Amino acid sequence: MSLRVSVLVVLFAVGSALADEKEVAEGKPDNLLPNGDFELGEITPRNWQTIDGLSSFWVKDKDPDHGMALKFDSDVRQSQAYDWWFKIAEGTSPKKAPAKIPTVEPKYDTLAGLDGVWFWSDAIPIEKRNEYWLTLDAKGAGMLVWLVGYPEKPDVSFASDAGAVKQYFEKVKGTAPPNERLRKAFIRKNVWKGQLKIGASKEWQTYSRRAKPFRPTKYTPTVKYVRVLLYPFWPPGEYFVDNVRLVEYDPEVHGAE
Ligand SMILES: [Ca+2]
Repeated sequence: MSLRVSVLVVLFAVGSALADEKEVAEGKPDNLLPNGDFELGEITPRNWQTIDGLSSFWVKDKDPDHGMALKFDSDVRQSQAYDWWFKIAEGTSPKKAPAKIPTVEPKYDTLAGLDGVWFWSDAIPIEKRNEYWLTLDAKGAGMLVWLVGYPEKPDVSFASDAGAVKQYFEKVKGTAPPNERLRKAFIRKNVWKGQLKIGASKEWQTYSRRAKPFRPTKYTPTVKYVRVLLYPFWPPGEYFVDNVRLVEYDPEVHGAE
C-alpha cells in the first residue's frame, strides 16, 4: 500500500470513529446508510452516486455544524444536463463541468420541469420484516425523497435507474437498442418505493415521515436491498440536503402507529 493510500485509509478510519463515537454519545441508533452526513470523500461524497458539478454539488455549508452537504440546482436545461451526464458516465471529473447555460421562462425545458435531479445512495442490504425510519435535514425548495427496494443487489452506476438518460447515452454512442428485447435492459429493477415529502424552508429543518415507518417487505417480501433517492425537481431552484439517516424503526423512540 502506498504512503498516500495508507494516510487516506487512516483519515477515513478516524473520521468514521469520530462520527460513531458522537452518535453513541447522543444515544442515536446506528445509521445504516454510510456517509449520510456527506463528510467523507474527495471530489464527491463516498457511498453515493457521483455529483455532476452542474446540477449536483458537494459543498461546505455556512453552518459549521453541518460541515459538508449536498446542493442541487434543478434550474439547468435538460439538453445541457444530458450532454454533460454522458461525459460524467464516461468518467469525466465533475470538476470539469461546464458553466450553466442561462434558462428561460417558463423553464419547462429544465431538469425541474422534466427529469428532476436524481441523486442515489449506494445499495444497502435490509432484513425481511424489519421496519425503517428515514430522517434528513433539508433547506431550499420542497422536494421528494424515496426509499427504493430491489430484490437483488442493484447496479449503482451513474444513471442506472434513469431509463430515458440511459437511452440518450445509447443514442449518442450509436448503440441505441433496436428492439424490444434489448430495450428491456432499461426497465427499472426496483419493486418497491416509499416516499417522504420535504417542505420548503429557508433554514435547515429535519424531516421524517410522520407516524409512519417504511416497511419495504410488508407487501413485497422479495426486497433485499434499498437505496435512498433524493429527488429535487419543481420549482427550478436550489435545494440542500444533509444528515440522511436510515435506522431500524423503534416505536419507543419514533412513536409511530
Ligand atoms: Ca454534513
